[in-house]
Amino acid sequence: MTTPHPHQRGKLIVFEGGEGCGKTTQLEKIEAWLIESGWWEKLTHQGFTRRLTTREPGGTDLCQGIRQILLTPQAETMTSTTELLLYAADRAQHVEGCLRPALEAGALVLCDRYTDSTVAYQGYGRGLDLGLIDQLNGIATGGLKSDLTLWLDLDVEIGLGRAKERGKRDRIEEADITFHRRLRQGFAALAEAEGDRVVRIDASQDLGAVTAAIVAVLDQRFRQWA
Ligand code: T5A
Repeated sequence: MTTPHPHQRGKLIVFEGGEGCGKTTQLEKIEAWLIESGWWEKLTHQGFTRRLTTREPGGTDLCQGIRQILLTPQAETMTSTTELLLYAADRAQHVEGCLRPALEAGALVLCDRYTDSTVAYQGYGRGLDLGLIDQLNGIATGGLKSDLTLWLDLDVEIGLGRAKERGKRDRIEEADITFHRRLRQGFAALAEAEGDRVVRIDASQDLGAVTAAIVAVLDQRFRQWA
């Protein structure tokens, strides 16, 4: 069990989901909506100092190198443990070098993937021990949890189809379909266990409807945080 960092003033909102679920597209739409809706102005009056958009893996210069190793298909098969430790290393660097300083300075952070991806992909997908993953997430983050995770839930075949259309597949996308089905169950289990922190969004709708569903959740959350 992790506890929030005592000096955290900002908020961490994470976009999660399986392959091709549309979270990167939605994150960009939400950045624009924050300004257009007037919410960002209101949030600055409440003490938020700046906005930051970032991602895992690859959120800092050093993390870019780790991302490259993680996602590039290679002749030598990467073991699941190596994969887990590389995501943890990426996260440790990202939290200390980027997320924690930003949050302590009062930022509203939008992050493309975070700890819930490790539970879903390495835990449910690869079948690694969930207790070990919790421990490792705790070490890598020093207890920094998302304030809100938006899980964009989409049928696995549709998501992989979208990802395929977009171009060359990375090392993780190449895994077999049952892996992707298991990780979807992982996100479902997280939403079930931590319903206030992990909120399911139906990502099978058209772009505008998905954005509207996310906006409804954020509207409500921002009011709670005020
Ligand atoms: N990973 C990550 C782990 O295994 N463990 C971990 O701990 C972490 C942090 C990261 C990989 O690493 C794994 C997960 C990933 O496999 P990545 O390159 O960051 O790799 O890739 P993804 O996170 O999968 O993100 P992508 O940017 O590739 O895909 P998105 O964000 O799911 O989708 P997006 O927005 O790019 O959209 C995909 C396509 O669908 C279309 C878009 O236009 C785009 O072409 N689209 C829609 N089409 C129809 N209707 C909609 N509603 C649509 N929304 C989007």
